[in-house]
Amino acid sequence: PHQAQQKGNDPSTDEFGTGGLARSHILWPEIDRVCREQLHYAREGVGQGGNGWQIFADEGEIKMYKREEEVNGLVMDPLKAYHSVNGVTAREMCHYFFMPEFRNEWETTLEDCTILEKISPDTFVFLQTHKRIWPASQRDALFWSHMRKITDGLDDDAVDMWVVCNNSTEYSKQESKNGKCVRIFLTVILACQTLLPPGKTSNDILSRDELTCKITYCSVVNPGGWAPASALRAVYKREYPKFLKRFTGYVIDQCKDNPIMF
Ligand code: 6CM
Repeated sequence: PHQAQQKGNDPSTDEFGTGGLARSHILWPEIDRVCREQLHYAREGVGQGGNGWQIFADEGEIKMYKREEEVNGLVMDPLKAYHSVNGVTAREMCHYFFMPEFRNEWETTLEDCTILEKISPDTFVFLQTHKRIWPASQRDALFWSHMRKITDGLDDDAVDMWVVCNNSTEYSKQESKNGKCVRIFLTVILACQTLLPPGKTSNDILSRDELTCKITYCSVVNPGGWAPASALRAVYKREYPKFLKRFTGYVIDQCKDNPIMF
């Protein structure tokens, strides 16, 4: 079946990819810089071992690597994950990761998510409370989240690229919801590219089975205060593959009966 294409009807995709509005915000220089840095970092490979990346999950298209790092006894292992799924575009994947109304459907560690500020249609500030994981204290996170289209440096086989970057900020001095959370500091990028069969472009009439979305997800979480290292590593080993499977499965399911969105 042929799908109607949807294009250029969203205020977040003007020529700046920012909705324009975010550019005058005090956080903008940081948002722009961190997005560029994270994209560069996402594009760096994991090498052939030797540079510290070790694979810890290898299931079908999913490959997850970590580097074991501790700062003053706190586990801060950087994570880099790859996945490839059929049936969705890069923009669709990023849309469901960015928009808060869907987050509870796929984010299993979430207790509460509040939007503190809408800087622009593609840039929000969030306060998120995560579920407590025994024996550690409950955690929360205050971060900006920004979605943008990337137009340069795409892989040879890609027709487009979208990213969402999340980064902790202290710009809004917001207390924890219940006054007893330890604040974590996170830097996350979800970078997605759409691949099409040879010779096809996003202007063609396409069916969803012709779409492939190539995903790179990178995350560094500073637990913000003491948490037992082995327990934390066990939580990550369990939760990150679960997240990536559940999130991508959710997006495929949400999109399957909808027009393709480039
Ligand atoms: O990137 C992910 N989600 C985004 C939207 O929610 C956002 C949030 C990242 C938070 C990641 C940290 C969660 C872990 C908190 C619990 C730590 C408690 C320590 C317990 C020790 C025993 O970027 C997906 C995040 C997937 C996380 C598995």
